[in-house]
Amino acid sequence: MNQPIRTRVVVVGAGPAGLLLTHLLDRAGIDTVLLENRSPDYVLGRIRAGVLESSSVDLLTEVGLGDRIHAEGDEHRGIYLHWPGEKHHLDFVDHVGRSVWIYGQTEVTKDLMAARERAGQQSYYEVADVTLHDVDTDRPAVSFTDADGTPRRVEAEAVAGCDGFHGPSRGALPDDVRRTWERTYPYAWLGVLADVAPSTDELIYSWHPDGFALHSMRSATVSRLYLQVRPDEDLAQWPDDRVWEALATRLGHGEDGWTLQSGPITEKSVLPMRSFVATPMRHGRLFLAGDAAHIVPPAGAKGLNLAIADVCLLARALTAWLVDGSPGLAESYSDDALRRVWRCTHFSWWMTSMLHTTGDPFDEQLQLSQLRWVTTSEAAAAGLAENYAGLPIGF
Ligand code: RFL
Ligand code: PHB
Repeated sequence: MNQPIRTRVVVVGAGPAGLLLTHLLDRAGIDTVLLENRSPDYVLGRIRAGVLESSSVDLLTEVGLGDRIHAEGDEHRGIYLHWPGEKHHLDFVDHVGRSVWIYGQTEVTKDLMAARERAGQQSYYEVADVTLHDVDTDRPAVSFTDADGTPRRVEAEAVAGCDGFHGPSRGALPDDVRRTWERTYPYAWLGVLADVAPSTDELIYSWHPDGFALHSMRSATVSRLYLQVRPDEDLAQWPDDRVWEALATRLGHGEDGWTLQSGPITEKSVLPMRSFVATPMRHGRLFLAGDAAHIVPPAGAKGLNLAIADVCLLARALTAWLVDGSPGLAESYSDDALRRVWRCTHFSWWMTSMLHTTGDPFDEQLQLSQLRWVTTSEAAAAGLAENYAGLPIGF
């Protein structure tokens, strides 16, 4: 084992939560070491979220990471809600004065990795055997094996567990401290990325008796589309023609002259769906953020935005504590973050329940009634808009 590496905060996981946290701490003059078990190319190649709330864009802009979002992203005023024979635009700007931005998580990650590179701080990719030690003492540490096979140890004043749902950080909370809440759903999404211009100016969320469908996008030439499928769905049963046919049916091809353009599919995968919250998000000197602490189903477009909101609160808390000597925000971090986490958990569950068919005719009538309500009642539409466009980070 080499000499221990000393730093102020060791950050486990180089997803959006971990990378953004290191950037915010760097701006506050706090040194960090970043540990990631995958390669930079693997992290950059993952196709995930596509929608940024206005508060996420505001934060990224404020910390010098907004240039490409504003140049290459696409600002959307709202979304379409569609079900057979009906299509309604819900305008968030009219309802709550806030928009959302289409800017893929891969692009956010690229910007954050470039910022990390510029900061010149230590990052270790392709590490193994990451283990957290002594998080309930004032000398926490993380041991790991680096990409060359050398065992190493980082000693710090705090550990940030930003290592996603499958990382080791959450497990470092003692069993008698950690509490979890979970819901799994009896469906999944089949997601495709296609080289075709989007057939819509803003996202279409579509209810259909065959199952939910979503038309999203990544750019003027790349579309991202999803179909509700069974959790154990076999991708081999979904050749491209079948995917496009199902999308056309569910999204309303031919209704009021609207057509869905198809094109070459470049990626296809099945995404399982769950709601999950682990508390507390802080134990001793370990702080959890993003998917390490919570997972939402994607229909509310919240996963990435929640990760950003968590680390914004966490960076403020760690800065107040490590720079100004005020531990108050670090002590309240878990409660402060969880208020927003539970709001987004509820909203994501609510959107999911409204849009995914279950095969139960009673559920179907409730869903259609709810869709009519959110598209005709000002109050209901404003509620959806407020949650989708995003609550303020300090909510
Ligand atoms: P991430 O992005 O999972 O990053 C965690 C990082 O930790 C690394 N890691 C480790 N590092 C060191 N040692 C270990 N032992 C480690 N174990 C894991 C991982 O390699 C990874 O780099 O979590 P973070 O930063 O909290 O960010 C959260 C968001 O990524 C996530 O909420 C969203 O992407 C969720 N999500 C989606 N959200 C949306 O809003 N819209 C979407 O369309 C959407 N699609 C998705 C998604 C999540 C997916 N996953 C996780 C299965 C599609 C997928 C496939
Ligand atoms: C996406 O573009 O991947 C996306 C957009 C909205 C969602 C989920 C995923 O609700």
